[in-house]
Amino acid sequence: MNELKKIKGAIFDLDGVLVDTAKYHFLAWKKLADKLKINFTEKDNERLKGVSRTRSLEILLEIGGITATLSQKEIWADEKNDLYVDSLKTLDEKALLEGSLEYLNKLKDEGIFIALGSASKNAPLILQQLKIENLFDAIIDGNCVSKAKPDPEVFLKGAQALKLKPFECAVFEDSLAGIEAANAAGMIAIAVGTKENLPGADFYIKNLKEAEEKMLLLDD
Ligand code: B16
Ligand code: MG
Repeated sequence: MNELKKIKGAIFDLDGVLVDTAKYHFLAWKKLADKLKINFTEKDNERLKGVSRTRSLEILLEIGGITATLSQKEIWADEKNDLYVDSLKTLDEKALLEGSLEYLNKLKDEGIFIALGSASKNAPLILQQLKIENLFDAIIDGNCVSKAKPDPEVFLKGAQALKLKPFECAVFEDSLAGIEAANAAGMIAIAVGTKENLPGADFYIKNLKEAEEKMLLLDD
């Protein structure tokens, strides 16, 4: 755990780390899949985690063996997003994953800088609904990047916004694309999940409650 001593910034993925929005993504994709007569399962949905909206649609169409024009793809992506955004209307603090709020507050008290590093273009809306946007020193989301995870851009921009070097940052991620992006950025990768599902991370935790219990990045 010695390498954690030099960490001055924590960069958090949103969906699957701080909040459980994956089920809403799934339901919206499922609705579109049903319309397109694509057999889309929860297992297939795992492949969409951490991946951009455009790439998610491409994966869905690949599963269904469907080819489409760019403009048709845009229509379907918008359709899915409208359904997803609609389901976010009822989202509130209760959707925060176990230990998230407590851990973010403890890091803040400890003087660790906090950034968001999410692929979602809906991140500002979600943070607002969860009432946690004031906890972040920097917010980097799908609106700020040109290259999706596993490209490290989102995390490198996060470190830059915190005025920190990559090696001074730790990333909390629940997707394989995100762990690969954190490694490519030269940051400590903390997987929220198992080694089996997320190989290549430096540490593994079940949720942020465990991070708090283990005093991860917190002085003991
Ligand atoms: P949107 P994260 C990701 O969020 C989701 O895991 C992924 O399933 C979704 O496709 C992506 O955001 C884009 O989301 O359609 O809202 O722009 O895990 O990077 O916080
Ligand atoms: Mg995620």
